[in-house]
Amino acid sequence: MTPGKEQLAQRRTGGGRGLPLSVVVLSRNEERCIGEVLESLLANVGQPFEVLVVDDSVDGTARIIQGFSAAHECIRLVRQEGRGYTAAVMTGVAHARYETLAVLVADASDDAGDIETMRAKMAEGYDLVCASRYMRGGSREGGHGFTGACSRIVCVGLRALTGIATHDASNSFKMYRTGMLRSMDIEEAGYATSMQAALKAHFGGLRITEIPTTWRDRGAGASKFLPRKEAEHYAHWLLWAIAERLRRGVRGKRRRDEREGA
Ligand SMILES: Nc1nc2c(ncn2[C@@H]2O[C@H](COP(=O)(O)OP(=O)(O)OP(=O)(O)O)[C@@H](O)[C@H]2O)c(=O)[nH]1
Ligand SMILES: [Mg+2]
Repeated sequence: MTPGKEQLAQRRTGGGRGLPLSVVVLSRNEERCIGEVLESLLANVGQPFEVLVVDDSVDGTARIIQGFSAAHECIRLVRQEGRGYTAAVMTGVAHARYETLAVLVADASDDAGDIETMRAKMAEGYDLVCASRYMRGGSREGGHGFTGACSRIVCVGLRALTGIATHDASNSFKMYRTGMLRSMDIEEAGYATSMQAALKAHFGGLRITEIPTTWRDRGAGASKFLPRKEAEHYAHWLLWAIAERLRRGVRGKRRRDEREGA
């Protein structure tokens, strides 16, 4: 989990602009949104960067991505290896060229205008920057009210229980040190994959911060979110975090007792 030579050099020089960035876009049947997302990335992200669209579509999404990659060298279509959301993220991680990696959805819910702010934070030496809907200045616009309320409760609860340095561990819009993700044992977790990574980074003692973001409900296309299946994933990782917190609390107390007894 130690930073590489490139990362250390970037930490010394500071400034996010020059930090080479891999942007992983997760897309499954997003032909009505993918064009807007790629345009927005081209307009908002400074060089050097690459965009890897990890695609698992059966509609016209791949054709649109190919059109963009023919015109822009920095955009690549990557066929997903394996099935599901976790496999999509890990395909992006496996193919990324650079040591800093952002994950974005392809339904235009995430604001590509936040990427440079996150990049600047990474250049300060953070291992993980979370785009946060629930901190001051962040927001959620539209979307299902019940799902939104559950998401907020889980995130606020996680922060209170674990002390993780973000109000929004569950948002998939994040920027990571690529080597950190590669060295983590990421388990199948559906949409809770990024929450799993954030929790493992937290309990691994890595540096986490957050910036405010506005999440907007998709303007077009259909949701792939399966509430019952994903609720199980979120519940599993919430319980995992509680168990980890208790285990560490007990271990910490035992160490303190041993020190005092010595
Ligand atoms: N490559 C890949 N992308 C996926 C997969 N499942 C979902 N996605 C993408 O992940 C993103 C999030 O999925 P959504 O269906 O928007 O889920 P959601 O944001 O909870 O649902 P909405 O609120 O309706 O947008 C979208 O860009 C999807 O295209 C998958 O199995 N493979
Ligand atoms: Mg969505």
